[in-house]
Amino acid sequence: MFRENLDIVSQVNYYHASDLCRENQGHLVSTRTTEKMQLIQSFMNADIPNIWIGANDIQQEGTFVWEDDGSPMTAQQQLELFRPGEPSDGGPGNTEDCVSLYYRIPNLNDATCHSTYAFVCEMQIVVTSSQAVSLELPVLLSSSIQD
Ligand SMILES: [Ca+2]
Ligand SMILES: [Ca+2]
Repeated sequence: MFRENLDIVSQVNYYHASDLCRENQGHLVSTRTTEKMQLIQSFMNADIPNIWIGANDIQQEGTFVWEDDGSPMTAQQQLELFRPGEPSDGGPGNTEDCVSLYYRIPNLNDATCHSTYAFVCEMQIVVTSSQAVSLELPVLLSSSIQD
């Protein structure tokens, strides 16, 4: 009996976005596959051109880690999911350590963590058929409810 919800709120830096998701018992969304990435992109547009996703190489430069379970991004994921030429670790002082998704190009980019972007939280909520589900954040999308 799980329902996954993805929520978008205002534009903040990566650390703030990550904290807000955790405060709501979730985490920044993981996009381990192209399909998941494209699903998220389908909710983005010129008004929401960039979002944070839950991956970064803050701890160790060049080793990207998924926030949800702390697992490293595989070499194949890195090859498939990042835009060509990325991750670049660019920016002032080569400090691009946080992963963002752009709405047009179907690939990820590493960006400066202090950039302010929209973000998507991913959380699992246990529901029963007799319970009403209410969320404070606007629900972006839901997967199927299993009974
Ligand atoms: Ca980096
Ligand atoms: Ca970059």
